[in-house]
Amino acid sequence: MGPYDAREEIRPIAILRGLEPTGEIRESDMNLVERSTPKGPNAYDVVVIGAGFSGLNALHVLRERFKVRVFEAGDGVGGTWYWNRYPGARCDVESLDYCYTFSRELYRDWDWSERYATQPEIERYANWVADRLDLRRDIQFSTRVMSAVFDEDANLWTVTTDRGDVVTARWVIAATGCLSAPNKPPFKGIDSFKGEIYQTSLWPKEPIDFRGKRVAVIGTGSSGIQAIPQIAEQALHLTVFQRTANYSIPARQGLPSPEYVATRKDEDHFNDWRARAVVAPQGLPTEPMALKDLPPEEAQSELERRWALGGLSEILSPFYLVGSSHEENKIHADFIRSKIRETVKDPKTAELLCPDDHPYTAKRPCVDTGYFETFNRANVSLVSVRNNPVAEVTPDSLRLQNGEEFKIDVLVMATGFDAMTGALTRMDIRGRNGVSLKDAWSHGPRTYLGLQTAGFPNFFIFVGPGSPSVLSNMILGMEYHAQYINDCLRYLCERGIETIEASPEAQDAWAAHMEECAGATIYNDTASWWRGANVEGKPQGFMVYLGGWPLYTQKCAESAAKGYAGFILDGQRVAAEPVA
Ligand code: NA7
Repeated sequence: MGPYDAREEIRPIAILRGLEPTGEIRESDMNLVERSTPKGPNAYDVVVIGAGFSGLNALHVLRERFKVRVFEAGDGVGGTWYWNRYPGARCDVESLDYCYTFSRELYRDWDWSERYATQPEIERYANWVADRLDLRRDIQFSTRVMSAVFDEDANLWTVTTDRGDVVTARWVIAATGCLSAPNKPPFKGIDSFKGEIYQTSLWPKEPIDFRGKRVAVIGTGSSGIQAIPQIAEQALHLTVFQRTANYSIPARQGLPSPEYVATRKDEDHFNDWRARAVVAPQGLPTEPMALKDLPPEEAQSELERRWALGGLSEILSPFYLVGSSHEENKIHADFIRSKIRETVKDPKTAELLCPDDHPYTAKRPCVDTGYFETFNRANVSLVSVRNNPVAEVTPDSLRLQNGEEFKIDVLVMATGFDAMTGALTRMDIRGRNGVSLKDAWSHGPRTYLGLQTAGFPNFFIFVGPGSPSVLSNMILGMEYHAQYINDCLRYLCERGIETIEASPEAQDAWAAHMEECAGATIYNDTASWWRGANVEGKPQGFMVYLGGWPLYTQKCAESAAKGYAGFILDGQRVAAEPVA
């Protein structure tokens, strides 16, 4: 492993397409930055909130030109992969697809030990990257940003933290993650519980001993589905409380073969993959197929073949109609239900585990290791809370609406996140006229290109609402945003422009385009966290851009090429029409 060489860095593909908005930065550009930035130890060009994968990437890219400070609530890097250390936590995107690609050196020099990396390995990787790129010196750990307030006279943000820091910044970047604000359903009596209580997304660093204990897990999303088999191995008895049955695919965990790894790391292959990954961000593109057009036996044997290979990319990538055709979707859904019935011995439990209220992939599908098999264990039982919800937590039990009571020692909440917006609206972010982001988004998040929200100048969001975000390869999305924002700031500096903000019209046009894209899918009718449906009182609406990654990057690049069409620069609307 040699020293890190920034010259090997690679720019995101859409920018390589020749849509760069500006030429080479001139010597004088730094002067513009310096002139516009107040001096002093507490004054920065850029404050980045969060040292997860987005924040690390943003810091690395922006630091070359700007004075950057990162605030991170945890005491280490990794973000979502720092906090979600529950037993069984793994990424369900394959390791070689879920790591930084902006540098082939980084890609080449880290060796993943398994097909799907565990949380500890991903956290180690984040630490390795932070050390390799010498990022820690600009990160302040164990510090939570409490507020960011825009001063319209000075065109500066003032950022405050829970440690008493008060700093100013020209630009603020929210690299706060999509799955970082835990959803804690307000169960009546929960504070009276005398046993142990854990939230999967706030798991303690010390291992938890479930031996000899009666454990309840509430929630059967990806986190629950990963944790349940592991907890079941230790617990005296585990009761799983399921509101919605979920589709899950076997991971078929294993070691990537040395030949496969060598191919992926080969320079030509790497470059080729990176170019194609933009088109099919959830895995290497394969020939698109529609099972509905095949004779049923052929469709069945294709699904069997892919089930044996396991993993989301095997099951999903080639079947482009799954998300838009109910007919195609049903073939997949029926197949998965048949696998559940085949695996789970007790027919009543099997039926309860079969998803019957939403199409496959309309909620985030899961990838598991032995999830359905776990329900064949004598120490595991399944309770549906769909029509009989948890009514109360008592000092030693869970009580359902019908009065049924379950005595427990440990309560595990695998109840998900106030996703996409929670981390942002839980901070006090105030833009023009003192308006808070929480109020601006009271009817749901509104952005232009997912990058900015009207009324909040110089405030950027990484992989957030309005971008392909969680429905694309997150790492590629982050890399794209890091480079895009860096180019944008360079553009502003070159021209001495102090503020950039989304125009309200562009934001409306983007919202209409988002709706149109969501309307072309089967996702809009299901109560998913993508729609904000999992959190009581949260406004409903599809928060992820569903036009696909290629279209998204094309639109971002088009806006940039037109001098940031759709944005307002120093109070002047860019002449070109917004891109939407
Ligand atoms: P998810 O996928 O949001 O899952 C949360 C689970 O908790 C889900 O089964 C919910 O049921 C359930 N839940 C939430 N609130 C309640 C209440 N009040 N009562 C009973 N059950 C409840 O979060 P995860 O952490 O598992 O996964 C998040 C993402 O991480 C995942 O999608 C991947 O992208 C990786 P519901 O389905 O809402 O009926």
